[in-house]
Amino acid sequence: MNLCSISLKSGGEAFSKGLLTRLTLVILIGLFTWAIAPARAQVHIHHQYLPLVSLPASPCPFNAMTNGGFEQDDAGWTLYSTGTGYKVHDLIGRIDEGFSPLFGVFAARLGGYEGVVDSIQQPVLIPDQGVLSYYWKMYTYEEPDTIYDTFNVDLYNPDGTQLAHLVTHNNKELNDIWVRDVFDLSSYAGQPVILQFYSYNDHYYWTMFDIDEVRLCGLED
Ligand SMILES: [Ca+2]
Repeated sequence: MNLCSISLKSGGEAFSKGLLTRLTLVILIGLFTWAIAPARAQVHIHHQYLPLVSLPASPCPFNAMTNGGFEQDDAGWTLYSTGTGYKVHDLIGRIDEGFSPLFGVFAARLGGYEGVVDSIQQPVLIPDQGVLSYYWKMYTYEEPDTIYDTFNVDLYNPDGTQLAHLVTHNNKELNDIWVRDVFDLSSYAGQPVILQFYSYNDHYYWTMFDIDEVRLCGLED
């Protein structure tokens, strides 16, 4: 997604306070992008995508994820971090521990420490017609013009080999805005995989990647 030219700061807390606020934000982003579209078309911007910001209102009669909203804290997830000393930190936690959920009280947060790699993983069986979705929010102190810190979502086979790289986000994207990613995984139906969210922070200035409401919706066997 090429969202780097749009600098839109909004308090994360305010954003999570209601549907009205979210809808207003989507409208404002849409108007802003529409207003500057002619100017951008002349300076070589080929693709622009608005962030899809919405409530997970779509039905999900069968969700293959365990604790995808993190409301049972670490249950179902394997956590990994290279942080040592003062950089030791939890990856899943509550609002009153400094986490920033979009829904409920718990969320995951990767990154936020210079020179540290974080990941959370969960083994899951891809259901028929499986669609993976989650919300993520980046918050950074990096300069907005260069990619320094990244957030990857991947599928691994049970033997540890990579099955699919789904997306890489980075510190150049919209700051402090929840965005929903959606992936059609139906071609992997029936396969046991390990879903991994992974963040890399370089050694200067940090970027955090919050995650909430991970769903792998499909048909139950
Ligand atoms: Ca949550």
